[in-house]
Amino acid sequence: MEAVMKQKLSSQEAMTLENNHGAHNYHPLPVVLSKGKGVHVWDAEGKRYYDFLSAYSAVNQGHCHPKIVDALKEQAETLTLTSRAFYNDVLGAYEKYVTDFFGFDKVLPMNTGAEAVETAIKLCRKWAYEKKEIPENQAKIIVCENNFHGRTTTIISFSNDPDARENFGPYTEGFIRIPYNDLDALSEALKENNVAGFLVEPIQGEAGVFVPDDSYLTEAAKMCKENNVLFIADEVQTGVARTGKLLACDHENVKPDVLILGKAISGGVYPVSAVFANNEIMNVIQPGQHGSTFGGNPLACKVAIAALDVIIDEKLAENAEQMGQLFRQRMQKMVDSFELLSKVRGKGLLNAVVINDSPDSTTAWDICVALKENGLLAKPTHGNIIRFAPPLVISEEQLHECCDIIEKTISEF
Ligand code: IF1
Repeated sequence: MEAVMKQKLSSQEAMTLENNHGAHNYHPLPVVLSKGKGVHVWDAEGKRYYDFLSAYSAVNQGHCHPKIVDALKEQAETLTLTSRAFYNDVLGAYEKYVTDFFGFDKVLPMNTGAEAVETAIKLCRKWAYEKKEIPENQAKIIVCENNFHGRTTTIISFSNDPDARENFGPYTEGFIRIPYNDLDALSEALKENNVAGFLVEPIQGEAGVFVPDDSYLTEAAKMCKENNVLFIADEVQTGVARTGKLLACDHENVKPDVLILGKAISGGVYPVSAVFANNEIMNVIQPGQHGSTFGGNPLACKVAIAALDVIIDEKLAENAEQMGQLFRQRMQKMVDSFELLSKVRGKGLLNAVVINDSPDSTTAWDICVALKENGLLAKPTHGNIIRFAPPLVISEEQLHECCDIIEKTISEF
C-alpha cells in the first residue's frame, strides 16, 4: 500500500491501477495528469498540455490559482468542518457575500451540482404545496429533453439518456419533459394542472453545447411568472463567467426564481454548490427539513469567496466574452475550409465543434486523441461533437496558439 503511494508512477502504471481497482464508470482519454497551473496541465512524464475541458467548467479561474489555494491553506489550518449543528464564523460572511454577489435574499449551501439540483427540486415542491397550495404529492416540474442535471436517482429519473437512466429504476415521478428551445411546448405544458416549476439549463452542455434562440429564456421566464411557476436555472456549468457574463441568464437580463450554481463557484479547488432564492421561496425550508454535513463548511466558504473575487479582479467574464468571439471566428474559418467540420457554436468560452460524420462514429474521439498528441486536451460529447472550454484566464496569444494546434490536427486528420 505505502509502496504504491510513494513511488512516482508512470502514466501506464497509473492507468492500470485505475482500471484494476476503480469502478469503470468513466472512459477517460488516455492521459494521466499530475500537475496544473493556469491554462496548463502536465502528465506524469512531464509533457505539457492546454486544458480545454477545465474539469467540465469547474476550473474557470485556471488550475491551482494562488489566491484560491492560499485561502484553502489558511482556512485548512484554522477550522475545516463544524457541521451545521453549530454556527461557524465564516458561513454567515460567505452567505452575505454570495447573496450580494448574485443578487438574492438567501443561499442554501451544498457541495456538488447534483445535490444543489436536488435541493432546488425539494425547494420548488415545498413552495408549491405551502404557497401555491398544490394538492399533496401532485406537484410537477417541467424539464427539457436532453437535459443533464447530475447523477442522483431523482435526477436521472427525468433524463432521456439511456446510459444515464437504464436499469436504475424505479424512477421518481412528478416530471414533464418537453423539447428544449420550444416555447410552444412550454406553453402547452404550463396548461397542465399542478405545475410547480420549470428546470432548465440556459445552454445545454451535455447535449453538445446547444444554445437556445435569443429570447428563449426571457419568454420562458415570463410564461412561468404568468402561471405562478418557478423558473429554475441550472447554471452549474454555464455560471460564474463561463459564457461571457457572470450568469448565462444575464445575456437576456433574466432573473431566475431559483438559481443553481456549482463547479466554478470554487474554481475547482473544493466541491462547493449553492441554491439561491428570495425569502418568499427560501423561507419554506425550516430546521430539520434539508441539509448536508459538509454544506457551508468554513473551508468551502473561504475557497468560494476567493474564487469569486478572482472572477471580478481578473475580469474573467469580459475575457471569456472576448476570447470566445476570437475562438469562434477561428473555428468558423476552419468549418468553412474543412469538409470534416460542420459547425461551431457556443457562448463565451463554452463552445463546441460539430464533426461532419455519423453521430455514432468515433471521429470526435479520434480527433481528441490526436489533439492530445499535439498538446491540447478536449473531450468529445454525445453525437460526434467536441467541447472546447479552456480556463477563462487564457490570453489572446495562448488562444491563437491553441487554435493553431486544433487547425494543424484537423488538417492532418
Ligand atoms: C460527469 C456533462 C458537463 C451539469 C449541470 C448539474 C451537474 C452538471 C448543468 C451535476 C454536471 C458534469 C458532470 C460530469 C460531466 C458533466 C458535464 F458532460 F455531462 F454535461 F459539465 F458538461 N447541472 N456536469 O452540467 O454536477 O454533481 O457533477 O457536481 O462526469 O458526470 P455534479
